[in-house]
Amino acid sequence: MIQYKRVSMIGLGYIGLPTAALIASRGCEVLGIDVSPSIVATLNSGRIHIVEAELDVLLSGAVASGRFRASLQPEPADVFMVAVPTPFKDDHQADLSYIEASAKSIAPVLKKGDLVILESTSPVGTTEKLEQWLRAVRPDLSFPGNAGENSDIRMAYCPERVLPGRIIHELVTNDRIIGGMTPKCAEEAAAFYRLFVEGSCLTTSARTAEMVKLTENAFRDVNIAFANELSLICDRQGIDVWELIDLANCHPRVNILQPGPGVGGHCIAVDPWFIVEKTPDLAKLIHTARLVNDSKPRWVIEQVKAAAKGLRNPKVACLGLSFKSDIDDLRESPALEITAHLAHEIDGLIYAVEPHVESLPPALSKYRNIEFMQAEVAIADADIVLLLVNHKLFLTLDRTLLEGKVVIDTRGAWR
Ligand code: SAJ
Repeated sequence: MIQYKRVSMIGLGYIGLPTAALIASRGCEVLGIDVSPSIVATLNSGRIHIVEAELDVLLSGAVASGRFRASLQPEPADVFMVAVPTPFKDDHQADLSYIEASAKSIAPVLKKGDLVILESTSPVGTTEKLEQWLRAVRPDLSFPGNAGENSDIRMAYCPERVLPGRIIHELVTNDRIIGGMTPKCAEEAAAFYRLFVEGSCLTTSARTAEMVKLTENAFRDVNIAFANELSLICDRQGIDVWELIDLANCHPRVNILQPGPGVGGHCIAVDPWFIVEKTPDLAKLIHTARLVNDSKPRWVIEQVKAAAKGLRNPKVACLGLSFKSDIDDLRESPALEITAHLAHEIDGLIYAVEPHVESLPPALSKYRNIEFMQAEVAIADADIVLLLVNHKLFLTLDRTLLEGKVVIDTRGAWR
């Protein structure tokens, strides 16, 4: 902890806060910066504003020892890390305004010798943009873009790759890709990460590191799209897609993922667009995969509507609302989208079941024909049972409950 005594984390969300707390636990003096006064107050009192395993103990310890403090205002530090959101806009272009605002806030306190690291998932070239925003405010300092290896400020891009629920563990054990604006920048950033990362710290250029993160999630998106497309092809031809995939996966070099009601979450459904944004004429497969996965919810809705045709006041039990199994995260969830559309398009009752949340989420509460229910009660009263998320709880349900019902299993969980 000699060289990097003071570390500043800009953005205290799902990635920034656990990272900041971990670094503080390794002996650095960490200042967390956030635009929300209530987040700053909560953290300074030793409590946390997000749910994540082990984080509460880590943060309260860091606050008690005086190694972590939160503030609305940046202060001088040796390392500045930026972990703010990069959502996309309606036209699927990345919204970099949070990174730009972070740059403007830290620029006044930068000094010669500082290291600036971007962690937010971003289109290729964003670290260079961050540099330009900093340079515009601080023409008195030199940067890698205008001074190369002799720059006053070192800059690098290092994407996070952790899974919610295991963030603290994966922050320590996962390998990290560290992209420097110059080789020396990469080496300095890697030396910093090695203070708290036990996995390998692999160095490359900033542009490559930006693209690595997008590639990982686009790889998964394209492969899920392949499975989703197969599910449509098999349905038309009377073939069970899950049996098909099991059999094809017996081949030693085939590993097909699972079809589902669509792709959700804040990463896989978003990041491939950042590749399409920069190279629309080339990213044809990646773009098509996005469209295939985004069109799957509509296909499921049409299946339910076809099953409901001819039934008077049909009752549809929608099992699961989260974007994947055994979590409470509803962001970009295809299950939520399908349930909302069914309420709008079906003249009947929709029973929404989600064991990981306490009540009907706001996105559904405006529909008067949706009721929030327990799984067994919903199934018992439904004409159509639609399985949207393969939560463990649904896999162990008494299957005799399904007798006499129309069952639409989007996950192949009840085969
Ligand atoms: N899904 C399928 N079929 C499958 C696998 C997933 O339909 O065979 C669906 C899920 O139901 C869900 C969506 O895809 O709706 C995404 O789920 P996921 O488990 O694939 O990914 P995330 O979004 O929870 O986390 C990913 C991870 N990236 C990769 O696995 C390449 C994680 O390591 C990243 O940190 C995270 O994105 C991120 O933040 O980028």
